[in-house]
Amino acid sequence: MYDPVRVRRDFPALDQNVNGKPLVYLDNAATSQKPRAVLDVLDAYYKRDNANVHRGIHQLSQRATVAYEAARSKVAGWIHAPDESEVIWTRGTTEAINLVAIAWGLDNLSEGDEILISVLEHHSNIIPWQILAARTKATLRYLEIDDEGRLVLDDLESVLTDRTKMVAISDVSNSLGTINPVKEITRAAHAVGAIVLVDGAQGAVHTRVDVQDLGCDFYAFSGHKLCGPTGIGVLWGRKELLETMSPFQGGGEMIHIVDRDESSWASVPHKFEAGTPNIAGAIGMGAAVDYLSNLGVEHIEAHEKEIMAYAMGRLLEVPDIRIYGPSSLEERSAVISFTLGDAHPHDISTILDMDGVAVRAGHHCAQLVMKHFGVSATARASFYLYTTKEDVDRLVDGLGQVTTIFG
Ligand code: 7TS
Repeated sequence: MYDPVRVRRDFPALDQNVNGKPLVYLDNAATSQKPRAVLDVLDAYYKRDNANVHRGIHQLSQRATVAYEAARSKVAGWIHAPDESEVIWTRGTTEAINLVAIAWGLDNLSEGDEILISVLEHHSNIIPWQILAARTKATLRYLEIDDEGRLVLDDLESVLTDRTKMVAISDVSNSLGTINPVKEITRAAHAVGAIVLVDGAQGAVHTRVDVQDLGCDFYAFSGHKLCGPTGIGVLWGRKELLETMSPFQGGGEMIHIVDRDESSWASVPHKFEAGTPNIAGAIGMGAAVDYLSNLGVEHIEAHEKEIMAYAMGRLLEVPDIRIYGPSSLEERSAVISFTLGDAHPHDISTILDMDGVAVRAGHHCAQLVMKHFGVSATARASFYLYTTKEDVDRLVDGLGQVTTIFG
């Protein structure tokens, strides 16, 4: 039986008081807390095995390399990649998307070509394409969202044309929690010959993802949102594509032979991993994937569904609350964005923080979503494997105080 209270004990950071109250951490869409299993692996790596990878014959370098490559294989398993060499370590989702925009985009796009994204995207999946469009004279187009923050799929036929070369879409929205039908979109995009990148920053963290089943060409996600360290993430790409792409950055480790005027590149994935990588980060991300797998993703998913249903029910009891995003829980991940009467979301967050309750307030790096709903910001509570019903009750109690203060 899955017990979030027991799971919670694995996370030292959750065991503290904030402003004199036990911490309730509801900012998991921004970053998750780290279990002892991950912290211990990082500690052990630095204490025993610290060395550079792929360069040393000596024992420590060999140990570091083995652990680093084993982590790649664990992460490949997490997303069901057909081949672990298709997993490229990056700093995170943002760098993974920029890698594709630069290394694939600059060589493959020109005037008249189109890139399709959506209004729902995090800025990380907008700005790299804006920059690329400006540099290549390609056109950036958007899939719109409806009043419940769902993609308007009826528009797909008109926005996808034989000019569309790239479709970049999130599988789960960070600002609203909307779960997008990426499989369907991928099929439609491939039918017109476009490449598909999925921004999985909020997708691969609550559940296993199957990139082969999704059928996409690239999948990007971050370690820090799935119990791993910051500064590490993954770009998965189909090998045939990765092999045709130019390098992203030049430096050590990404070369085959260097000559004065010309050099040749290492094979995939090393071609895209210039310089000393985030070795500890990669190993930590591998440990995070192990931790989640050991708990059982199906249990985590079931728990989060229960918490979402409970939270939605309790929050809807709060007078003057406005909740954004799909009304059907089936179409939602573990995120609830809301506003409360005329209270500014920053004030909501400040009052909750006085009560030890951490939520995020702001535009959530999704200004186009805010604009769609005619607000400048929302408050956002996001749940994870250790969230309890008591945490939700503390949030609702805190909102009661907001109402008292703001009338
Ligand atoms: N894409 C989505 C859907 C995200 O939610 C985020 C981070 C990113 C990309 C960027 O990930 P990074 O790890 O490279 O920064 N989202 C959030 C958030 O919602 N609050 O803080 C970061």
